[in-house]
Amino acid sequence: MADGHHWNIVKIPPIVQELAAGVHEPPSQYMVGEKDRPAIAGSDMPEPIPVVDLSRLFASNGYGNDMVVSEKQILNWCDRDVLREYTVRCREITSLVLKKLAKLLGLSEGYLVDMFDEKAMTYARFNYYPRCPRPDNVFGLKPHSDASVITIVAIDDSVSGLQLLRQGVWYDVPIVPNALLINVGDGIEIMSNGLFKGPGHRVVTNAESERVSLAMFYTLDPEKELEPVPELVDDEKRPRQYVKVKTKDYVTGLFETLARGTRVIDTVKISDNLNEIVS
Ligand SMILES: O=C(O)CCC(=O)C(=O)O
Repeated sequence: MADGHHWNIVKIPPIVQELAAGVHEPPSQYMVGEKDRPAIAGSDMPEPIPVVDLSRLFASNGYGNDMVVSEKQILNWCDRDVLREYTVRCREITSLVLKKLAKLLGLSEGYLVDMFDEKAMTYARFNYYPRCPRPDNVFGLKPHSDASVITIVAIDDSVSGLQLLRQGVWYDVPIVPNALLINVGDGIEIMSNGLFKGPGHRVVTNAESERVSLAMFYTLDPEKELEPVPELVDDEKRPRQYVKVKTKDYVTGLFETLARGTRVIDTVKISDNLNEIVS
């Protein structure tokens, strides 16, 4: 080209919702190679996921939508504050979890929470998985771990689909009505120098029912670097296992590796980097 750039024309695949309305067989771009095909029914969890009743942790003020200043006031028929309120409440849960994780790691209670300053970012992802004619061949969400520090997922109360990888086996995450799923992100894996792992997970599709979920990803300031905390690195007993990476680069890396079907955490593991250099 005249400006010296070479452009690749990439054909945008059809939108899933359009396909769901009409096709009997998803196009080849959605079909997973034989060895990676999802078993629609995963195994049952060997032990239950712990369910914690958080209701008594928070004073119940109700969800406000319009500040009421007078009895004659005209009110909005709208609850736009719900998502903001939900984000704040989930951040409180995140703080609580981070305090407990810090304690388990032998750090001071506020060690991890204090990394979340006013520039820390929360991303909300609304997932909609339409019915799919070939759930045996098509993923709702390909296997990945989260680029966040902590993720909180409101999973569908009636349709399952989320599966968790443990020691090479995919387990179905059971539906627990009104429960939120709290997931450790790769940020914790890196900061804990591998003592905690960001679990691999994926979503399988369903031929009969559509499914929804809402994932809230709590991340540090995009400019802040993720790296093992010095207290958890010991040159002899537990050498550093991850290189330093900027939060924003790690988040970008997640989308790039997800598109290629690889794992972003592998790009910052020191052993893998060394292997790459050696081979
Ligand atoms: O849909 C789900 O249950 C999980 C969603 C998820 O893993 C994600 O959005 O990263």
